[in-house]
Amino acid sequence: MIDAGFFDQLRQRGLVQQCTDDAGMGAWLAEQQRTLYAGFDPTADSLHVGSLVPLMALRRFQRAGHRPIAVVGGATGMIGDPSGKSAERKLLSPEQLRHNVEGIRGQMERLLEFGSAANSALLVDNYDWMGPVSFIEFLRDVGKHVPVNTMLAKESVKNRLERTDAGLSFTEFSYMLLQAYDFVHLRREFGCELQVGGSDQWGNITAGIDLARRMDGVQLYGVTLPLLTKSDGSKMGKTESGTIWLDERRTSPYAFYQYWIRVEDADVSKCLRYLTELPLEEIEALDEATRERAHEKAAQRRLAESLTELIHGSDGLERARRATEVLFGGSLEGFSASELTEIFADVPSQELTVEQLRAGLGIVDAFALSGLCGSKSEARRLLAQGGLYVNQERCGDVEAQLTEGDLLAESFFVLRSGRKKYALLRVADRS
Ligand code: 383
Repeated sequence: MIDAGFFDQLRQRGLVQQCTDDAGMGAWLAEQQRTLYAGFDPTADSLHVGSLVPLMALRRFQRAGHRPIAVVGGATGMIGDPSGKSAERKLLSPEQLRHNVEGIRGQMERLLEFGSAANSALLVDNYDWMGPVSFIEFLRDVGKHVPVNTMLAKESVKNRLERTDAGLSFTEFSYMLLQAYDFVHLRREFGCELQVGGSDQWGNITAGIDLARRMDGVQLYGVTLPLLTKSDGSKMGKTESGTIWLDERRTSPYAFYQYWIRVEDADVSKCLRYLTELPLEEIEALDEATRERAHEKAAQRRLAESLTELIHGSDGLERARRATEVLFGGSLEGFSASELTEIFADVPSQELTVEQLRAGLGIVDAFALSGLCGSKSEARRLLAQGGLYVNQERCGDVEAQLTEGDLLAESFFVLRSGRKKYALLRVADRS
């Protein structure tokens, strides 16, 4: 079943930036099942937050009854898209690319349905059809149809040519021809008639539409989606410590969750609209909550929950939630050393040797050593008031000793004073 109101809903969410047929696109999509595609170059072995908007768009089209194709750019990744890039890029090695293609393939498989239904998704690698084409063949069959004038008029090219410090190699200049030819190929092979991508892809998408008209005499369509930017114009999905990736080995579910929790009030509504599948009514209610009770961060919490679950599953969400609760007094059970290191990344920590520990470390000394208590007498006083905790358990006995058996993940003690003041004691390299 095709959802006839689908394109209007996309627009209402603010997801349509440009469209090759503003007036007719909604009806064209409502008419019958359409095959569409978006491409992703394997510049790393994981996709990141920036790729989520188009990836989720493919998923939305699929849920509305259309058939999505995800193209992994094994060939285009060898060249490097100059769109939106201010400088020439380094070439990746073929081994690196192969490794990256496999990484992102797995991520797409989680977001789209690859079954055997009429609208099941396809995942293809453009190296499969571009690899065997020779340079001479490409220039004769494809290049011959493309006026250099229109290539020079593309934003991605103009930008680079106008900069005196950048330049543009023939290789990157040719990139748009490869993407254009993909569209032609996918139309011939799978009847694909629509390409979607971020707004930086407009030039490449329209290059494909032109090429298909010239080579095959057919009309294809393009829709671009907004890029995910912050209210200050900078890209989303980057922090001081780097990119927010979808792969949990690069960005843990906890770090991923925290990223969304910390999204600015000014940006949260956009994230909910572009990235989640929450109904618009719910998003509008959350917008109101942000306006009236911003400190509660209801929209950020909903955003973090829904995206973490989508990308890391309910297990990942559960771990992220539990990790978040730790700093509010939650249990420490079951976390690995690396998870604990992350949770307590901003907490002061002191090193301890195993010898110190084996020689006997009293609780009062431990709190003084950690810096949480200014002196031993302060530690005794706070302990008597019931305000000190080791590994989230209240300390009752002034004489208690910390032993190796109490270590979390065999390497930490988590000390806490009062409700929120934390410190770590970390045992250095035990062998
Ligand atoms: C390759 C072959 C095609 C069609 C598209 C491509 C990739 C495209 C590209 N896309 C970006 C990338 O891969 O470079 N030439 O990093 C990004 N995309 C998506 C979206 C975005 C774009 O993967 O705007 C952000 O994520 O389109 O920058 O036949």
